[in-house]
Amino acid sequence: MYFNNIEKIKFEGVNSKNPLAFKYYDADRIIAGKKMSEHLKFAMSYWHTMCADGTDMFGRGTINKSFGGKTAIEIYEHKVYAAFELMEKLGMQYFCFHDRDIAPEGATLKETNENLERIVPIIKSEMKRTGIKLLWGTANCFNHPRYMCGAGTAPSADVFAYAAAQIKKAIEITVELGGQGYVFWGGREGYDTILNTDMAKEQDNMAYLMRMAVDYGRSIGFTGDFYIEPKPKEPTKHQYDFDVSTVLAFLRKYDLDKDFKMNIEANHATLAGHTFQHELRVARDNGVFGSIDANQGDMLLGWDTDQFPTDLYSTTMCMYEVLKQGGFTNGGLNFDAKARRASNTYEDVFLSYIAGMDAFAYGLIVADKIISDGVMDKFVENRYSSYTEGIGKKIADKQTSLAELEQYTLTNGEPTAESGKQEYLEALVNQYIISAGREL
Ligand code: XUL
Ligand code: CO
Repeated sequence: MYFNNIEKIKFEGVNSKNPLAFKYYDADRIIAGKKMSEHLKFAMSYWHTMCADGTDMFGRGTINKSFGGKTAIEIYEHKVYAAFELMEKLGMQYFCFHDRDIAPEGATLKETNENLERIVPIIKSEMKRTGIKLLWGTANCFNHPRYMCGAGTAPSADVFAYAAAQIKKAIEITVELGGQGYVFWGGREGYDTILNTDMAKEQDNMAYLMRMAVDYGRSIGFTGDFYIEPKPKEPTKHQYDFDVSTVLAFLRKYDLDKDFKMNIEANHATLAGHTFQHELRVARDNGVFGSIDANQGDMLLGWDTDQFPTDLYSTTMCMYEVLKQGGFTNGGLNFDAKARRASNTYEDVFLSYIAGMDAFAYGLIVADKIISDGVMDKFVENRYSSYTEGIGKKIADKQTSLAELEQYTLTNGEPTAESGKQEYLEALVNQYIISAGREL
């Protein structure tokens, strides 16, 4: 036991004063025909929860995450047991990892892979014992100095080859652990100055690496989804996977759009100048909605703060998109989030997850209400109703011409400018958010 002073977190309801209890997340409660736990598919991020120790640009770690281990490999063994204890206590069904989160990097690729081979069976047996599943795996192709100029987009073919070898192994362990997804996030895939960059070559190479990864994954029996996780910047000044639209153009150019879906992260959306909901909607409208990295940024800071999501407005609109999508298939809600540097106890880690899980549970309740009442949907439907008859229907059916539209306008005169009623709709969302609390 690593978290002796913490019991299994229970649902105690909205009036509970117990900080270590869920107020809204009631795993078995049925919403829109499914259990909350099935809608929400919460996942623990191994890197933040088991590895990140609070180190930042200006200071060392504030929390020790060696879990009593002494040697490097021992530390990673302890991390596994601690991770599963934490997930069991929080009632989380899934986790996500980078290869380098679960085992230490050795002096050579062979040694690194041997380290992985020591840890993967331990994870596998803990998964069997608890029933907890792997949502997705990925390769950390951004931390090591060899990747300072990129991995799949490196100017050096040897670096590209190293990344390919690393990704091959990461896909193998994802398959070995029954992972439902495999993520590409291109932290170093981009450039800091175009003066030294052949962007076309870098993107061609990246696409080829992704094609090889898909083909290899399928050849060894991977049936889950491949995802790409957009982010506009940080650590690279200009990342190629800027936002969902940019990634879509890339995937379509290289004929990869049938092979990849999006893993959308809230804080990455806001860094790209979009709302979280905007990115989810672009993915949904284009048939590439996959999975979610649930977190939030700080609007006053210009970087990826990876905070636990507590903004009910954002979780509501996220769950609105998820419900409209018909729910997750292979995807889920991975908390790509960490407790603040000054929240330096394990209890804080539990409190952070409780905060995030409750915020999403509340968002789910509100989103379901918005959808089942139909007021918002009806408003939008009405707003576009002119496309259901007459000249509008002809436009919708693509059965008209510029000449006919000119004639129509000459006869019809000036269109009426209809109000978009933004303030009314914002107040309506507030009303749903507030009244959902009253009904609990
Ligand atoms: C970084 C980030 C990554 C990806 C996986 O901003 O979000 O942790 O989720 O590599
Ligand atoms: Co992420």
